[in-house]
Amino acid sequence: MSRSYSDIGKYVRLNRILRDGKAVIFAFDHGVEHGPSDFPGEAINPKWILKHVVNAGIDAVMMLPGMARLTYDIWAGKTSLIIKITSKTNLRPEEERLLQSIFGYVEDAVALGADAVAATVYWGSPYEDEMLMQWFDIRRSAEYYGLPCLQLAYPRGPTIKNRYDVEIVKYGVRAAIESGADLIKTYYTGSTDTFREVVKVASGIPVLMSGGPRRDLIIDFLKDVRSVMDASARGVVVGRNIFQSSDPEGVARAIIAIVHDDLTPEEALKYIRE
Ligand code: FBP
Repeated sequence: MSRSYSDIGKYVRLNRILRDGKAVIFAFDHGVEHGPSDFPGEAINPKWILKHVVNAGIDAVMMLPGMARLTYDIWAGKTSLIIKITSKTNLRPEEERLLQSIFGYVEDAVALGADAVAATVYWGSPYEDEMLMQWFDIRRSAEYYGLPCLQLAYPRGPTIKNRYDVEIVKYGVRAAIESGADLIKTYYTGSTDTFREVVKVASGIPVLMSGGPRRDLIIDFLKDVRSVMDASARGVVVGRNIFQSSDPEGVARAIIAIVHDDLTPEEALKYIRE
């Protein structure tokens, strides 16, 4: 059966990101979601931090369209690009932080040379309906251009007591696959066994762990990475545990070594300067 141009485009782009079926993606959309205070010291300079992760050999960088325009000279031709086209600030009233807004268009991602587009859906939010309309608009255009859609499938809302609970994460992942996600980024559920259940729910759609706040001890984060890979995750999407480290390049190398070369967390520590 012959496949459409778009099907092939999606296949080509997915394979650029998941070069051996797995990927380490650098999340770099925090400037809007958390503000500049998230970036300590030199990390306030986006080019400085991107240079380090590109040097480390990261598989893709995920950022908003304006940041891609500012920094293209650093990453172009060296790594894959995922353009995130929803966001929100924490300057909003508390009750509206359960909504992300459109922060660009699929056409912007295409114009920038992206390999995928990303959007957040807060499953369980009072704004779920609005976010789903955004998601399906994004998906429709992305489908036309042959761009894979990464969904940040984040259960979050008044009925959700613990967003890391395995049943809640599984529900978000099930909703993500039913809404047509090509890649899913979601929360770590705290153990290999529970994350294995999450991966199973995804039914073959690649699941990547969302990094979360910086751990006090990097070995603890590396153990989480090992744990999800042992659960058949297809990689990780990490921001703060890399850019808030005093050795971002070393941490990125260590994560890459676990994901792609199957190292243990203890072995991977050798990449990180004390
Ligand atoms: P981290 O690895 O730093 O957790 O990045 C993942 C991410 O989803 C970012 O893409 C996003 O900006 C941030 O976390 C949102 O964090 P939160 O909504 O928990 O404040």
